[in-house]
Amino acid sequence: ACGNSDTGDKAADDGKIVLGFSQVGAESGWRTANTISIKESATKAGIELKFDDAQQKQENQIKAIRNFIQQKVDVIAFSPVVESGWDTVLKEAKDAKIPVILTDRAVDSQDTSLYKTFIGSDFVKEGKLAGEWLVKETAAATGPVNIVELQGTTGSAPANDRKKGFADAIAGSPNLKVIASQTGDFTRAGGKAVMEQFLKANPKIDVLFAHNDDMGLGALEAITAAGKVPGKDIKIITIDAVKDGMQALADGKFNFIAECSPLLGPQLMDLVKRVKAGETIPTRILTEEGTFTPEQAKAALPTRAY
Ligand code: GYE
Repeated sequence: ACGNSDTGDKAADDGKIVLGFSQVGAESGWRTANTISIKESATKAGIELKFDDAQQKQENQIKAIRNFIQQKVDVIAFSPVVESGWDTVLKEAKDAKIPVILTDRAVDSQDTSLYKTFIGSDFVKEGKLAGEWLVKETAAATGPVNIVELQGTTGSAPANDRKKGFADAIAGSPNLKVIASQTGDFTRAGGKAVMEQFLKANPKIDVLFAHNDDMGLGALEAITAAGKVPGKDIKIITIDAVKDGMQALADGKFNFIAECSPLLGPQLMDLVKRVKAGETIPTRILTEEGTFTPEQAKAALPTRAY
């Protein structure tokens, strides 16, 4: 970075790349692991990281990005809390000639020149894998299978895409029905509160599909309090595969998890360096991930890093 450190708003000219990163918040185990990955890999890569936690508010992210522009950071990366409403601030970054990297979540901007690349998972595929497992699992069912869905943050790419992937996968099975679907904002508290309502309003719930482990973990409390056995009376499918989720799966309280890796830090730092060096980079970089059954969770848990 170049500039004068004594003005206080510019990065010191020590030759280090300065990266401004705006994080969604600290809403889930996934997010915590993601933040640690980004901080640790910045240190390892010798990149100076300016980190901002937006507490799940878009207005805070826009403010943080404007601050980064003012401070003339070398590269801006962020995980957009929702998909819409970024064009203006991204245009400001472009006009200031600061490259932007989307991390983890996508934006719906038509103008793809507003960012260099998008690194993260295929959320539609995750939802699809969850739905495909359920179709197989219930292949022998003769009566209706009632599903409730805990959606992630309203308007976020993972909530939109996971809902779609799951719906597509079960579309060919008329007995599989989503009877209720609401946001739990990707948090344990949200998952618990919404599951309580679901249980009150619906006498027969066979399956819970939660868009992340944390909402599923919150829902466990509501299910147990209602006198039902999670994993048996109500089958539970989640996404992420963080440690607490994997433990619930190994214990038979969850039945299936589609993995979503939060360890984006090393790849992100590599991209930051390449973008700064003026290299052309691929515009979409996908994370590789799998799925877990209880047996697979038991086997994976001892060496699970997060
Ligand atoms: O699945 C959820 C987190 O954007 C992929 O955000 C991420 C999601 C993740 O809060 O746990």
